[in-house]
Amino acid sequence: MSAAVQTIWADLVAASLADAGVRVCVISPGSRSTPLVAALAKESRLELVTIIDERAAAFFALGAARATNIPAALVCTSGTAAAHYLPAIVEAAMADVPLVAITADRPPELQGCGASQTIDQRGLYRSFVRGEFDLGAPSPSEGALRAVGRTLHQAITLARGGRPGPVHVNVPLRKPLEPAAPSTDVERDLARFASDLRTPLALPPRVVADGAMLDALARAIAGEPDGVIVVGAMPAHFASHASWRDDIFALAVRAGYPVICEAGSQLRFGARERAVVCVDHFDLVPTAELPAAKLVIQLGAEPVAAAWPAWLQYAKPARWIVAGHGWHDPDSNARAVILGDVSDALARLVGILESTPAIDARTPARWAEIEATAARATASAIEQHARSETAMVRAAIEASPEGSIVQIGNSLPIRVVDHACAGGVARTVITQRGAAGIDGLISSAAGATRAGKPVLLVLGDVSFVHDLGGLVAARAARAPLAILVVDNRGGQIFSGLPIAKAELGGAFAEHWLTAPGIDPAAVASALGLRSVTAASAQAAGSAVAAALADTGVTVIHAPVSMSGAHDVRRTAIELFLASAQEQRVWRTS
Ligand SMILES: Cc1ncc(C[n+]2csc(CCOP(=O)(O)OP(=O)(O)O)c2C)c(N)n1
Ligand SMILES: [Mg+2]
Repeated sequence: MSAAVQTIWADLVAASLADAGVRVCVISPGSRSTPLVAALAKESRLELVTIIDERAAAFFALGAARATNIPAALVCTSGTAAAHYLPAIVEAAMADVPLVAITADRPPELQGCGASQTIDQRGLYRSFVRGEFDLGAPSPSEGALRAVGRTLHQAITLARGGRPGPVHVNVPLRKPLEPAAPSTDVERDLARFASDLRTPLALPPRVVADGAMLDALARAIAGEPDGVIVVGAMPAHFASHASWRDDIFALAVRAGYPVICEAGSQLRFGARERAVVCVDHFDLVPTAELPAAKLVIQLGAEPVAAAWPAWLQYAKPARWIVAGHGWHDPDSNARAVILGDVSDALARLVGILESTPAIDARTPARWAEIEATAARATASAIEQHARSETAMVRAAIEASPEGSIVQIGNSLPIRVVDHACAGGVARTVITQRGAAGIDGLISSAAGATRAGKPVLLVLGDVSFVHDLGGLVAARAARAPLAILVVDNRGGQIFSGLPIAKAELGGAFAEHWLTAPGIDPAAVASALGLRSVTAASAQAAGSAVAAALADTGVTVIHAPVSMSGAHDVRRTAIELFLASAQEQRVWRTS
C-alpha cells in the first residue's frame, strides 16, 4: 500500500460523506487523522469546523445535527481523543440525533503492542452507537475501494434512521500519512475508479405505528370525554414541521381534550388554535386542584414537571404513550405504547377521528380556568421576586426574536422556562433531555447556530463552568449567539431536594452547591468574546436583544438571588391556592 493509495482512500471517505448529505464536519487536530483531514479540506461540499477539544467538538456537532436535522460528522485522531466523544454520543443516542463519529486509528500491526497513542477503539462507544464500522487498513484494490464508499453510506443511512442516532466509523491509517499524488499506472487507474464510483440510492426505513393500535386509541378517545394530551420535549425540527402544530391541535379539537404543553414541546411559542385549551402552568398547580382525567395521550420525552408523577398517582388515568422510537414509560404503568414515527401517527389518528361519529366532548373549561388562575399567580409571583432567575429568564426569552432558537440548559433553567415562559412569537426550543446532562451546553448551542438562526442559550452557573472549553468552540458560531448565565451561586436545584435539609454543616455548600466563584463575563472577555453583566430582568432582556441583533458571541452574566426559582414557585402556588379558594367561596355564596 502506497501513500497515494491511502490518499485515494481518504478522498473517497470525504466524497462519500458529502454524497450522503453530510454538510458540517467537525475536526479536531492530530497526526494519525492527517489523510482524512487533508481529504476533507479539498471537499468543497463540506463545511469544516476545527475545534481542539474533542468533547466540545462532539457537542458542537450534536448541536448542529439537532438544529438542522442533518447528520453531522466528527473526525479525530486515535487514542483518548476518540474517548472524548462519548458524552455527546450518549446524548445523541438517547435523543435520536444523527452523528457520524470518524476516528483515525493505528493499523492492525500496531495494535496491542505498546505503540504510542494506540488503544483498542473497537466497541469504544458500546451500545450508544446504532452501528460500528471499521474500514480496515487501506488496500489497493477496486473491491476494497467500493467497500469504503458502501460502508460510509451504510453508516450514514443507519445514523438517519429508522431510529436516528450516532454511528462510529473507525479508520486505520498507515505512515506515511501526508497526501501523495498517484505516480504509477495502477495508482492512476485506482484514482479514476474511485472518482467514478457512484453512490447507492439508500434511504433509512420509516418505522410507522401499527394501524390497529391507532384504531384502538381512536376508539378509546371516542369513549372517553375526560381526557388530556401532554406533550413533553420534541425534537427541534418539529418547530418547523409542516403539520405538527396543526395535527396536535386537530387531535385536541376532535377529542375535546386540553393540551399540556411542556417547555420543550415546540408548542409553547407561536400561534395556537383558539379552540384548544393549552396548559402551560401545569407544574404550578397543586395535584388536588387538577381535574383527575381518565385518559392521557402522552407524546415526546418524559415530562419534566415535578407535578406530573404526583398527578398520575392521584388521577390514575389510562395512559396511551405515542412514543416515537423509544419506550418512554418510567412508571411502568402505560395502558399502551404506540411505537413509530410520531408525526405520521398523529396525522393518521386525526384522519381516523375525522371519520368517527361525533365525539361527545366535554369542554375542558375547568382546565382553562385553572390555567388562567395559574398564569396570573405566576405573573404576580415574578413581580414579587424581581431578582429571581425566573424574572431574568422570562425577560431574556421574551427578547429573543421570531424564528430564533432558544436552547435551555438542564437543572433549574428547564423548570423555570416550564413554569414561566409561554406565548409570543414562534421560536424553536432545544433541550438536552436525552440523558439530561448539564454538559456541553455552550458547545452544542454554538453548533446549533449552523442552522443559520440566532441562538439564545440559557444555562446555570455550574453548567457554564462545566463547559468552559465550549467558549473556545463558540468562536465557530455562524449566527448570533447569546449565552445567558443564570448565576444563582451554585447548583441551586439541590436546595430544593431533601439533602438540603440534612444537617451537613458546610458540606452541602462544598459538595452539592459547588458555587464556582468565577465571573463569566471576565472569562468571556479573556477569550475575546463580548460580555456584559445584567443586573435586572430588564437589562437581561435588552442585552439579549442587542446580542441577537449582532454577529458573534455575547456572554451575559445575570447574577440572581440564590433562592429565586424556588421562591417564585412557592409564591405562585400560594397565590394559586388563595385564588382557587376565593373562586370556591364565590361560587358557593
Ligand atoms: C454531566 C452532568 N454532571 C452532573 C450532573 C448532576 N447535576 C444536575 S443539576 C447540577 C447542578 C447544576 O447547577 P447550575 O448549572 O448552576 O444550575 P442550577 O441548579 O443552579 O439551576 C448537577 C451537578 C448532570 N446532570 N450532568
Ligand atoms: Mg446555578
